[in-house]
Amino acid sequence: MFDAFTKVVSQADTRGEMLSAGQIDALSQMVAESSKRLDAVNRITGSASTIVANAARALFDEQAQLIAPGGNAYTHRRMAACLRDMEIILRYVTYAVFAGDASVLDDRCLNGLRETYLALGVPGASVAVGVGKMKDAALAIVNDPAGITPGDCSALASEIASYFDRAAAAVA
Ligand code: PEB
Repeated sequence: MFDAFTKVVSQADTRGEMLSAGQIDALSQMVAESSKRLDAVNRITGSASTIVANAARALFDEQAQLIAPGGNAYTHRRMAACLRDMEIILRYVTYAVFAGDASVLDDRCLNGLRETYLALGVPGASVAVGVGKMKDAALAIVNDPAGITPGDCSALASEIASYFDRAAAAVA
């Protein structure tokens, strides 16, 4: 598991090189802008259960077959498993945003998830739709200008979007 710093260290070590000026600049920029990152994580974390519940509700509105008899989210047990999966994925996305690196998401959540879903008969494409809905909700919360010092969060927002996209692509 890497963060933005240990990733750069590991890459430099693989080449047996000192850290480059460009790498140091990029990381010092990340430190300078770290309040944006921490605010984003804090906001997503604070709204996690709302993000999950709304995304699941919207998914089941669009794909009602999932909750009909025989559907993969039919019965309370499967519904609970589904909500839990979405919460797990969102949790690992917040870790990746915090760390500034996708490796925690890849290694501890997405690795083997497609195969797990195939074996269980869980429709991965539907999970990907649910993850996309969580992405939209999370970005709306991150970009909400209320109660926060205004600033340019576009780079951070696209980084956050990339972690959701990565999760969706891993199961679709
Ligand atoms: C992944 N999900 C399920 C299981 C596992 C995961 C390992 C089987 C064991 C269990 O039921 O608990 N666990 C989950 C995860 C990590 C992990 C992400 C990462 C660290 O450890 N069903 C739907 C929707 C979708 C869904 C499309 C969006 O119709 C999910 C939610 N996952 C779903 C369901 C089950 C499941 C299990 C319904 C239960 C399947 C079954 O038992 O029939």
